[in-house]
Amino acid sequence: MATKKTPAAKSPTESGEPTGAATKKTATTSAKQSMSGPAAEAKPAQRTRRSLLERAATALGSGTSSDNAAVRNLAAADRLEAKYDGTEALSAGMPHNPNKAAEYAQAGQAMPAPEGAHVMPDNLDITGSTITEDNTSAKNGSKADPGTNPNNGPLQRHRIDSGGRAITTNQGVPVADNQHSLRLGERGPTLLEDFILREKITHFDHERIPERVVHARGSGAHGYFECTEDITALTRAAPFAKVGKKTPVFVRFSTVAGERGSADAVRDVRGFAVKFYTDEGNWDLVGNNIPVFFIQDAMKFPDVVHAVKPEPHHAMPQASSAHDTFWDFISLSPESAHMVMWQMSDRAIPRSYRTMQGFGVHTFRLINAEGAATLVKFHWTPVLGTHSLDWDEAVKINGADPDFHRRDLWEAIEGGAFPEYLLQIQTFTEEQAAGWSFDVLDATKLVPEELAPLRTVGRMVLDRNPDYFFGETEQVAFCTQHVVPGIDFTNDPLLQGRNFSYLDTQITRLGGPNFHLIPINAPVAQVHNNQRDGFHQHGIFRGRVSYEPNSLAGGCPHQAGAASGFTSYAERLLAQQATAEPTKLRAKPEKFADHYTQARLFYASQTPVEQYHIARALRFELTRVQTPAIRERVVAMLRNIDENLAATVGQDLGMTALPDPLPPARPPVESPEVAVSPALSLLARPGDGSILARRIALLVGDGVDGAALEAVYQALVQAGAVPRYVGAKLGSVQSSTGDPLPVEVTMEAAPSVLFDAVMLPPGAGAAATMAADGLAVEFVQQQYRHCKPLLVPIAAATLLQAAGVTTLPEDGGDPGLLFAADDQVAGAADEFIRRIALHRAWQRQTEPPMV
Ligand code: HDE
Repeated sequence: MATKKTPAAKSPTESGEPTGAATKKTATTSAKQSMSGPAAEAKPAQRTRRSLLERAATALGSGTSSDNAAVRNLAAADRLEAKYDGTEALSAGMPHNPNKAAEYAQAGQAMPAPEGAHVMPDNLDITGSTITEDNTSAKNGSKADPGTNPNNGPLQRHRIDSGGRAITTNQGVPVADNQHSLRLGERGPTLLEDFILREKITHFDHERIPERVVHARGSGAHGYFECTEDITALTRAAPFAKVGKKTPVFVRFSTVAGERGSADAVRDVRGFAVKFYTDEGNWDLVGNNIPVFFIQDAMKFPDVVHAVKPEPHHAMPQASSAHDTFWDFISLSPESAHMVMWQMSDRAIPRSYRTMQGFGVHTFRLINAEGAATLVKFHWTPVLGTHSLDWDEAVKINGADPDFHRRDLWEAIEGGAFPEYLLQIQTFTEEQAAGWSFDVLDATKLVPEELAPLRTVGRMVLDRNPDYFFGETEQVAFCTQHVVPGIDFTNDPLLQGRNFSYLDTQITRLGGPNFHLIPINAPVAQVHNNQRDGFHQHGIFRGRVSYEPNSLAGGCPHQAGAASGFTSYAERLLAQQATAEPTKLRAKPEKFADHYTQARLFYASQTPVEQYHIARALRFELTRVQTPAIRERVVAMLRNIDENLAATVGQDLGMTALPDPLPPARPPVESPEVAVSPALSLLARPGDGSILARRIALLVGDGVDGAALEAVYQALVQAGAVPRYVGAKLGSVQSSTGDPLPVEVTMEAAPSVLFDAVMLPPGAGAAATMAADGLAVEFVQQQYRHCKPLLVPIAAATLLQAAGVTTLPEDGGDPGLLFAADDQVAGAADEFIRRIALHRAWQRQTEPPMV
């Protein structure tokens, strides 16, 4: 870390040579002189002090490491004298606070913050806590590096490896016996004296910390962000300083409603929180995989969360919105209509964290070096495309593997299939926004891409799994108010409330105000300020100054000033207000009252199968609702979105007549800017055609064509997928040539829902055996029901029939069903891979399902 040696304490408020120049000269000369040795002839007043210093040095017994006490005392006295003289000179060099005047507006104009006056004395003793700091030991180490906070170094200084080490207590005492407590005789009582037992159990008793109030269940990964387009004209934010610049990131994906141990594949919004460790401090973009939110004002957040969480009397249901209190709140809060459409869509059951979008949700501001602002929305777009699960599949996954998304992320990274997302922005001006029929400060609205197209500005690659879940993924503390110069907020009332909430919640969750010191939260940018103490303080601060302004530490740490520090955008509020003068009030702007136009837009932009899934999801959720009046109210709300949807859901719920539509707070916009936006369909982003880390089952039994299986297996591996030979029992099966083929996993341990596609066994004998095995039949049935690609060697058609797939689409229009002649199975691998990349053959879906 380079120490800034400021030639002079300076203040832009003062013209010409800054007054601080004198400060610096005095301090430096004095310190240098003092450093050069005792003054040849001390004046009487100095002599008096000198004897005091000698006594002080005797009491301190230090100042040099000489064995000779007299030498030591003399040297210490010299140093102390130099320190005191230098301190006096340093302090005297700041006869007044040169920046004070700049704190006040002048001629009606606020002044830009100046850089704080500061100097760095040559004699570092002056700013030290003690002159004994040179006395090193195995514990003390050496003294602080000037201007350096080592807490902001790379994480390796915290990584612990115990290879070859013996167990110790937390005090480092080797533990001879980790099997027994200390007892009075083999059958006697345990002794209170056993400090080793007590320490171990006490620590264990306190292992748990409170889980997050929301987003308790999550999975994290390290990676980097790379700037790919020059947007310095729009923002001075550090990650965008230069094309090609890489910024380390930590990402945490999460569900919202469930507790820490809940299942992954539930119907829920997903958190998509990114911490950028920039060289100008941490920037947290704490987003979701849905671009809008349920509510418009932070005041309603505890209400919506209480409504969706398990009901307080019996703590059910876990991680599900399918219950009375949620729909009661929603149907009485129709501003949630738009978000609810997204939540009932397949967006809420993503196939993987690798295949979902992320959104900053709120409108933010980009600020450039000149201080000019542009409104912005942030989007993360997965390179693999957006893909989701089928609801029936998701329900079963939660039983088969509650860690489905966590495992998928971990295995993909561990296997080298690094998840990648583009960072895209929508930018627009205040004037454009003012002309739109919706308010960009309303988090229940999105900006259609037709109005502000996406522009790719960077990419994020997740290339390292955490070492320690608790230390990293659990303790990471995202805060929306963590922004850096170049990024600023808007007055979205939800965002403003979040800016309070996140720091506040960490204080309880992480046990005090020093959570920024936890390694995963510490910035890579240097942290220097005068905040002190608090629970779990790790820092050992040098010197006696913990305030600003100061003269005793040369003014340090000093304020950065407007030129390099964070400055809030000077928003001209009056121009946007309906009334000339804003008054204190509790209210929402008029445009916020339109609750249905964008809910309609979303629904109208979905493909038929997506619309069907929304209706099905609503049916499921409302069937679980026990209070008919609530069901009716939801259907009444749906009538304002789409009459067909309302009619379908009403019918499916057994309603004989539809309730009247809910009275809208304001009639929907008559001719909205955009009525259909194809980009809102999940299917609009099929991805780059790769099948990285997709899991493919190759069903095997005795008599299979081993060569064909091996060829398909290798082709899948080459394509980056994860194929598995799946059989009835572990061990191996005999291929038709007599060679054994390993069974890697069983249908019992890894049922159908855990695979993205299946290859049926190439061999009539194996297929016949499996056709008589309920588990195998169910495996194929579910692959078919969940619209997954099936590679069917003709010899295995019996198994397909046994699974109930008896009628095939007349026009053969099922891209997920690939038949291969028995002697051409190996050659079908490439086509199979292409079909897998299509993800699902939703065309196959019927109601009720065929199998
Ligand atoms: Fe959060 N939210 N939130 N939220 N949120 C939290 O912070 C809150 C909102 C989001 O992986 C909490 O550290 C309020 C919108 C994510 O650690 C808490 C409001 C969006 C995460 C909190 C919102 C989010 C959180 C709980 C309404 C999408 C997980 C624990 C004003 C843009 C971050 C914590 C992680 C977590 C408050 C609304 C996303 C209580 C008051 C909108 C991804 O502070």
